[in-house]
Amino acid sequence: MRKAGFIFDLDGVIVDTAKYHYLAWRKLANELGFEFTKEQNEMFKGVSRKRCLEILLDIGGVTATTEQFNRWLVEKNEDYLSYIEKMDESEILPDVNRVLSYLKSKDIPISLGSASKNAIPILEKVKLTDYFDTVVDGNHVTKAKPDPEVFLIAAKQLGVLAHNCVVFEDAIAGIEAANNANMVSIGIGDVQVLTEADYVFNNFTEMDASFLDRLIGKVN
Ligand code: B16
Ligand code: MG
Repeated sequence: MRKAGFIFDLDGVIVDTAKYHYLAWRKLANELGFEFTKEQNEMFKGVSRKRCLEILLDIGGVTATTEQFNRWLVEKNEDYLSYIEKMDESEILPDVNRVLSYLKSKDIPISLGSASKNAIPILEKVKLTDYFDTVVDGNHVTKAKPDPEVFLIAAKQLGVLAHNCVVFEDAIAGIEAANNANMVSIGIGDVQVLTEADYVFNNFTEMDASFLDRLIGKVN
């Protein structure tokens, strides 16, 4: 069995698609007659599409039949996909390419571990598919973060043990999922928010090669 494995969340770690999710959810909220703020959108990070709609309807005090609920899910996703369609490499977050290629140069297996059901088209749009040995996304899991399922499947597919994995995550639920999987958790974002992470960086520009070497040494 190989030793170290590295797992990357997608939205908020590799690309900033939260802004597109926000526009699509806001459009639906407005159509249903209420406002949806950027602050409220923070609650949606790392959360499944279905759970996001449940929260949105709670915010608006809207009740839905199953048929309406499913139609709104489709509507929101179609709108979101219209933004994804226009994405390119310029939307990759700073220094993500550097970190991915550094890990590849060290022969470290890499997986995606995302709640999104649109992960593969997004990776293709930004031309990062080739870095990933495996992709585990919202189509492969039955339990949402903070359940560790997504990361445990990723470890299995990489052929590494859970405690030999490092996870990069921007959401509180994602950090909890990594911790629940007994993996090293690296928060990408605000240290005041990602308090449960083993390490926190604002973004990858702050993460140098010596830190990555130490991480590899820690899980190897
Ligand atoms: P989709 P991640 C998550 O992706 C997003 O953070 C979250 O806001 C979104 O609702 C979820 O994916 C589902 O996305 O509607 O594309 O299936 O951060 O786990 O990569
Ligand atoms: Mg995320």
